[in-house]
Amino acid sequence: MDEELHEHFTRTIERDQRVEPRDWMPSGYRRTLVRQIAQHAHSEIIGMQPEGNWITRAPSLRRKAILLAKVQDEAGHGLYLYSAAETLGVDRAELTDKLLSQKQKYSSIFNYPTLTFADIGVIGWLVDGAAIVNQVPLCRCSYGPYGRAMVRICKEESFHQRQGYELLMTMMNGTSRQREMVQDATDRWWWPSLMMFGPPDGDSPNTRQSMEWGIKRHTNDELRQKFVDMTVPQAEALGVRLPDSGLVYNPERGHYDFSEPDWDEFRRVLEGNGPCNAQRIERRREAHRDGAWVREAAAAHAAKQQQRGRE
Ligand code: FAQ
Repeated sequence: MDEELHEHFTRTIERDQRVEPRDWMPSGYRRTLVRQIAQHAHSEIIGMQPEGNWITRAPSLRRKAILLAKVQDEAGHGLYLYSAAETLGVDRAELTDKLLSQKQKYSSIFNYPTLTFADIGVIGWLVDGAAIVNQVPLCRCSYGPYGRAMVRICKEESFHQRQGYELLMTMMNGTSRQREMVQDATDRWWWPSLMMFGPPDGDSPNTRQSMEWGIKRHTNDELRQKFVDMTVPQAEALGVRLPDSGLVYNPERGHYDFSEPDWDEFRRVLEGNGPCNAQRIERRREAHRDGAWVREAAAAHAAKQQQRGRE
């Protein structure tokens, strides 16, 4: 029986078909998906903080409305992703506990501060840009609920990326001080954005198996290269300099060469020692504590409804 189930799973993956929640799946496949989807969901939720920092200080009503809508979208993405994880038999409360006790990770990128309003534009341009390059292939993930959640998320991320670019275009057509702000934000976010794709392939313990299972469709380095190739012309159109003297087009490869990010910094951030790790997790704990009464009220309401249904 076990062998038959295993064979069915293998055939599903070989034929590039979707694995659905009720299908049998190897425990490692389930574990990998829970790890990746939970990390992704946590990233969306923690990712609301750097931008949320500017909602009350946005320079106009229009910019404030845009930013509010973007941050709300991120909350929505987190919720779709927690729901996708729940189809694998884990509970959202359990995943939240793991985030708060730092047993599960969230993306390194959200441990950097947003120092000026130009950071809001650069997050849209570079961080959402990198998220799109990483996430479009996840729409074809072999696990159905994750792939389907990604389709909607990618559409919204693409809108986020354009709003960031539009904000930067406006600032680049503004005063010299505004242009300096954009350049400074680009200098600070470029390397952390490259790190979003994960460690170099040689140091990525999960990539090979995740690709065999059709969870990941490309390696970390392939996606990083794609992001660089896509972003260089955008930087030229904006008129900003990317902070890498090794960034040159290589006609033989048909790609841009670029320098290695500082992988020691990446490791430090993953170990909890980035510029904002402590602040981000403390803020998330606080928000969870503040929301306790809402969870209790919702549970009491659901219990009452159930009781009424029985009467
Ligand atoms: N940060 O073997 P690999 C967003 C960990 S976008 C922290 O290569 P894998 C949208 C990795 O978990 C950001 N940890 O791992 C937004 C593993 O540790 P573990 C979220 C990282 O899974 C925009 C270890 O290193 N996007 O939120 C990072 O095959 C703007 C070894 O690495 C996703 O999560 C990192 N950067 O590949 C929101 C996308 N990189 O778990 C607000 C889905 C690696 O074994 C504003 N995830 N690690 O202890 C993925 O595509 C993959 O999980 C990778 C990592 C590519 C991130």
